Amino acid sequence: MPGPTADLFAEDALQQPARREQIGEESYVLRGYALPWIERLLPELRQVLAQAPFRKMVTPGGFTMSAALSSCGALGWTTDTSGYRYSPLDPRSQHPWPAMPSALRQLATRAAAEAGFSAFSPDACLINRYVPGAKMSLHQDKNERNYDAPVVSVSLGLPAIFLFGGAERSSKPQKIALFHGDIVVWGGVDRLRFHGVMPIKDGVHPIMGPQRINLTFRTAG
Ligand SMILES: O=C(O)CCC(=O)C(=O)O
Repeated sequence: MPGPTADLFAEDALQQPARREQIGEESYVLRGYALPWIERLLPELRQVLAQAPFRKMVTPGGFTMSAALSSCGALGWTTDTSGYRYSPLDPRSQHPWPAMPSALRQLATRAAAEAGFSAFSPDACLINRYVPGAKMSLHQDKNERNYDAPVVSVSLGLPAIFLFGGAERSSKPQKIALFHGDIVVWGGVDRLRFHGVMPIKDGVHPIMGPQRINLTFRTAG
C-alpha cells in the first residue's frame, strides 16, 4: 500500500504548475517549485557533502567569503588568491567533484524549461551554505565558457533577500524575498545581470536548521 511518501514522489506532484513571477525579460522566480523534490534532494545533497564537505574560500583580493562552498558535477567553481575558475578537481582532495545526482539534475533542467530554457544541460552545481549574517556581494557570473545557458538557483532553508540588479554594478537592484523551495532562473538577455544576497537573518528553519543552502546550476564548460 503506497504511503504519503510515495504520493509525494508521484510524477504528477513533480510536474505541478509553478507560480511563476517574472523579474526580468528572461528571468523568473518559480515559487515553491522545489518543494515536491525535497525528500529526494536532501539525501543526494548529504551524499555529495560527505564526499566534498563545505569549506571557506578566499577571493583573489584575499577576503574570506562568508558563505561556505562545495560543488558537484563535472566542474566545480573555486576561488583562491590566484583567481576565480572552474576546475574538474576538488582543490581540497585533488579528486574529481562528486557526480551531479539525478534528482538535482532533473530538477534544474525542469525548472529551466519552465522558464523557457528547454535545452539546459548543467555540468556544474555550486552549493553555497549561508549561516545567519553570511551574504554574497553583487557580482556577475562570468567564469563560464559562454553565456548561452541560464543560471538556475534553488533556495533551501532560511529565507533570503536576493538582489537582482542590471547589467551595470551601479544599477539599483530589485530586492526579492526567497523562501525554502523557490527557484530563480535567469538567462538570455538577463544572463549577465548583477546579483547577490543580503545578510541572512537569524532563524532556524524546521527542515534545514539554522542555515540557508543555495544550489546554482550552470553550464560552465
Ligand atoms: O545564494 C544565492 O541565492 C545566489 C548565489 C549566487 O549568486 C552565486 O552562486 O553566484
